[in-house]
Amino acid sequence: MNFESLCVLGLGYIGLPTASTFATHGMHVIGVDTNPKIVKSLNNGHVHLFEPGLRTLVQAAIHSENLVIRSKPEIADAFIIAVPTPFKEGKLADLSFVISAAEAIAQVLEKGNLVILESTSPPRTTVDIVAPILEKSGLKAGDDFYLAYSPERVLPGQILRELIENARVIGGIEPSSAKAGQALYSTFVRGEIILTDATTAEMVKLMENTYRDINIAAANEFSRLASRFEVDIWEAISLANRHPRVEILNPGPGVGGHCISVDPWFFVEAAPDLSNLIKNARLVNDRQPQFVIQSLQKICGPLNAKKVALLGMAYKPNVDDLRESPAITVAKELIKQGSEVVIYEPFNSQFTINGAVSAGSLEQAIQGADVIVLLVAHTKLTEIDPHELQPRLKRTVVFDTVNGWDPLDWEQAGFTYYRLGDGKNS
Ligand code: SAJ
Repeated sequence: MNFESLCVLGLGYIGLPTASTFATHGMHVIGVDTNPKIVKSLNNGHVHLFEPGLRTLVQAAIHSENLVIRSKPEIADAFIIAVPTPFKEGKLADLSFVISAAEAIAQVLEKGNLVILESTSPPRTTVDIVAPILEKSGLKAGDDFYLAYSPERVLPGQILRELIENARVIGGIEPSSAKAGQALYSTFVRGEIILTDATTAEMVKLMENTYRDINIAAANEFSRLASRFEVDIWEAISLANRHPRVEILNPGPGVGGHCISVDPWFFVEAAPDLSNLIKNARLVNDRQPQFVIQSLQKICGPLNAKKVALLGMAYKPNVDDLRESPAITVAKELIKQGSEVVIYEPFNSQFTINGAVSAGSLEQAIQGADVIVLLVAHTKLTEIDPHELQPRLKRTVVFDTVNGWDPLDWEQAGFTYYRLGDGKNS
């Protein structure tokens, strides 16, 4: 099997790096996005998202003429669907982008083609939803064209490296489809390629993110327990983690992003009778911003009319991605409580929330604040030297929700330092 041309549908955090990496490895790639703004900006050489190294990679791919950007799929040897699968009202999976991508491919599908679904999807999506749509082309999945599911498993912030180095699972709707997937991804994947069936591959992806969600929920619940029992959760976790078989993750303001906070719901929707633990872990993590607010109330008293500077709005450190960010939930709740909220997101100073002031710089954000809250451990924020901040800011209360600052350092600089779950604000 030899694939020389590839169409990648969806030029987001996964599709764009994937399309560009294939292109810089010699494949002729048509990158497709239905959003005309994205098509236009990429064609003008602008990359619409931040990921370390991505801009250089995309520009190299476009410059080599191996990557062209279009608004709909064209005839190619292989197709990768990398569109979002968000959830709609009621935490139900919204497969509309996957469905329209498959419908668009069906228009140009030819005998011998390979179609791969990469978007995170509920179990059986490839077999029960994508295959029948593609078969509207008159071709039979598994006989006339190959069809497989291959989950992306890259970590935002490290996408370009992990895309090449991570092990890749490829699940075919029958064995030769999985082998076809292997032939395609071998173009650049250096990690192990493991073949299985499509539904197993879908489940593997959901299990990975659900497993992480449950583990973070444990850490978040421990932080609330520690607060109740006046124990410093950070010390307790570091001691527990000395056990050879214990590795507790970090509590924080909650779980965000487009993956871990969404994917477990696919299990809950598909089999509610079998997913109590999964559902409760989700609820624990979704309530963690509320714990941040309660802790702030204990530290500062009523929050109405308090000026609160919130540092970091992204869903996790060193990315610009704001999707499902718990920091945004914290900001909105404070606004509801009547606080004067100033937000500062170093990766996107233009970002606004109704009712909050967006600061263009750290200095502007913390000016006159009653309390400074660290919500994301961006390196640009954890590297703040409290001794260098203006002397009149000192004695301000700081609340670190991510264990990003050294308490001693801040206290020595004159600030009143609290950390989420440190047992001091019980
Ligand atoms: N978080 C904590 N405590 C921790 C670790 C993370 O509160 O100890 C929070 C983060 O701040 C963030 C959220 O969890 O809000 C998720 O961050 P993450 O770094 O754990 O994961 P994602 O969502 O950026 O990427 C995950 C990865 N999955 C796993 O690690 C199992 C990645 O490999 C997947 O490719 C990605 O989801 C995806 O696209 O599905």
